[in-house]
Amino acid sequence: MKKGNPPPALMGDKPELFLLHTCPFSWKVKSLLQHLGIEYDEVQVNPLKTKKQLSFTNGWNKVPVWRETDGEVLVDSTPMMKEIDSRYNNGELWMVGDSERRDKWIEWVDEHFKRATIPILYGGLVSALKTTIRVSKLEKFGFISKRLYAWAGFPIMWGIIAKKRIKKDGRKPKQLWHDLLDDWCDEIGDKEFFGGEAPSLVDMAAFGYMRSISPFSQFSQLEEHARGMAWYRRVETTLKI
Ligand SMILES: N[C@@H](CCC(=O)N[C@@H](CS)C(=O)NCC(=O)O)C(=O)O
Repeated sequence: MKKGNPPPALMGDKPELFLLHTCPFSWKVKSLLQHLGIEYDEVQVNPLKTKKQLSFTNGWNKVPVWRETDGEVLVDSTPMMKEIDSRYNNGELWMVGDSERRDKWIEWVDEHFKRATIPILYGGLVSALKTTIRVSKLEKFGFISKRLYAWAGFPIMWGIIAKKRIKKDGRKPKQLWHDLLDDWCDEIGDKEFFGGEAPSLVDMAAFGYMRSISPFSQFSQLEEHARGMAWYRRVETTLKI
């Protein structure tokens, strides 16, 4: 077998989640699986080889990907979460509360939390370099591409992608997160979770985005938001695996 990642073509005896360790969408699904206590195998793909390693998805080529033991494939994190909840949990995390509110807020979370992730990780020169070095350590790159990514990745992420997003929004990345967490916590009100007494699928999605920042030092900027963090820790305590 070639050095590096094993070919993920063979199916195991558990469902599999193909992911990148630093991908927010992957963390959404992983958090849901851990909350429901579903047993699965994790396959960490090489970020530069997604096309090859995910060739069984017929051209989707993005993570996360969920593969059932019979080979059936689910893609796209939010529809994937709904489907997993429906198959393994009778849809109880999604079919909760007012559906209009739920549909509005899952869209809000996906739209806003997604956009805020890159600026906080790559918004400054030093933080962008720190992030790419950390990503190169956390992800399963090959020997050369690990080093190449750590140094060549950051000018792209910082200079091109993050700068553009920050300019468009106009706020500092930390301010943007704190504003979003204000809106999110205001919506939760005096309840424990968006879902009320227990987290719903919308909580799990929002939690997953935030959690994807947790391996990085910039997470401390989110930790300064007391209400947001109190909710985050409450969701965290519901994870079973
Ligand atoms: N809408 C998709 C987005 C997935 C996505 O963009 N994943 C990124 C990693 S965070 C990816 O795999 N990018 C590789 C590519 O676009 O080629 C979802 O929610 O699952």
